Amino acid sequence: LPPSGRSVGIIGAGFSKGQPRDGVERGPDLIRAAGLRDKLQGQGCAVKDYGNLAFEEFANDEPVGRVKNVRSVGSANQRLSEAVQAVKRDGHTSVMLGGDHSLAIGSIHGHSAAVGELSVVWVDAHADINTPLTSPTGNIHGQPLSYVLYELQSKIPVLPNFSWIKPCVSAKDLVYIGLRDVDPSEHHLLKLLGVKVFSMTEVDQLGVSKVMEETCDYLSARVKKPIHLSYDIDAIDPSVTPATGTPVVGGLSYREGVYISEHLSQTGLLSAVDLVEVNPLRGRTEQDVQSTVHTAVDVLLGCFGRRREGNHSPSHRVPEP
Ligand code: Z70
Ligand code: MN
Ligand code: MN
Ligand code: MN
Repeated sequence: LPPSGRSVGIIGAGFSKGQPRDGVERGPDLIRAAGLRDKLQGQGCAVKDYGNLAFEEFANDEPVGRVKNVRSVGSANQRLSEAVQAVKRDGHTSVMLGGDHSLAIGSIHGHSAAVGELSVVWVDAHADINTPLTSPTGNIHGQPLSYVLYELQSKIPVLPNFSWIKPCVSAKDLVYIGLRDVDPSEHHLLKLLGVKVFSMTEVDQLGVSKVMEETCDYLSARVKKPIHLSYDIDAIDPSVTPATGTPVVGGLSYREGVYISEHLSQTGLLSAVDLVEVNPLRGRTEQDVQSTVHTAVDVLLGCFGRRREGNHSPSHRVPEP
């Protein structure tokens, strides 16, 4: 093991058909180009990059009911699930670079298939819990949690290329942070299932440190399960991370965004991370894109032991003259 005890397996998942805007498929290469691997190694992590997944194309991927690109999304997530299982079998913490948030289906499924029951921390402006039948848009990136929660299994219709998905997360093991754009049907589901939610209102009321303390207390009240962090970059305020498909005003500051990953890193339970919805084509300027990508990298570095107070390896010695 490296000095920090952390080894990271990176999966590039440049998939965008869970939503309608081009560009989000470029996320993985942009995040890599910002130096993710070197920076992780520089803070003592062992890193293996598994490269970019190749996704199957479907010539006639007609909507099923209102739901768009069902066959493509189902197939892409099945491949991702297998890739995450391989990364976990190899003993790494999985880092999935998206791509849109529909990819959480395969990432969570694969993670759970490899390690069993999970806690899920969902950092997002959106709840992403619409079912195929409640979705106002038909975009699957607004639906991933509905497919993986046990409690919603009976609400999910049969869909092509979705039959491999087995629900694997309990509503009591899910915590949201950063919500501020929730559809009425999603709000109903959150109340019905009694999901723990720290919306931006709770972040304002409690402050981010109390939110994270309560998040970890809540998740560790029973047995301590491996944590799956699913981080949508649109959780952070668009003044900091504007290059994303659906920016929503009133988000997390840079500092709050990084604090969340730093705090989860300290639990020692972080077992898989998704970083999704970075879309360079949605930035108006190069500066917009750079700010978004660098913030995404800093969130990931925080997941793997980086502290803002400074860092040094255990072998560091003060030079003597
Ligand atoms: C809406 C839907 C969503 C991200 C938009 C929006 C969901 N609730 N998620 N942008 N990242 O389409 O279901
Ligand atoms: Mn979102
Ligand atoms: Mn704390
Ligand atoms: Mn999302």
